[in-house]
Amino acid sequence: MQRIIFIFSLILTFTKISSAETIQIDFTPYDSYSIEVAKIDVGDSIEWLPKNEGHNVEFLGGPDFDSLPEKSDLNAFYSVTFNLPGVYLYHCTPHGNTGMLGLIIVGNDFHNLKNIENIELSRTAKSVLSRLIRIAKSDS
Ligand SMILES: [Cu+2]
Repeated sequence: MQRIIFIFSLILTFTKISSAETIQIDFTPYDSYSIEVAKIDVGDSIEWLPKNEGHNVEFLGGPDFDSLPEKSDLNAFYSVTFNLPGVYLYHCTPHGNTGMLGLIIVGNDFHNLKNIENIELSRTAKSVLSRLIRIAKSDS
């Protein structure tokens, strides 16, 4: 019996690995990300494609503020795999204050939303963030 359970959990593990997905987000010509709210599963990846110049990805918050993904270079391809459930907020370093923000919800988990809402932002960025949170919650 134990053996069967072991084999079954092995199959489950492999199914999970093989179903990990990758979402691609472009830098648009309008100083924004092509997908502003990304909802993904634990273990999924996001790739940012430098389709337009002058942008990057800098994380402002996540479920673990001490181990946020590192800031990407301007005009560079960037990829992150998300293994911790929760809400992540990032922006473009040059255009964050004018609202070039992105929100990622991993595992439909909003436990750290309050921390994300408390991040210091410009007025414009704050209003963009509240719009993105509304979108994230509306289809959860
Ligand atoms: Cu930008």
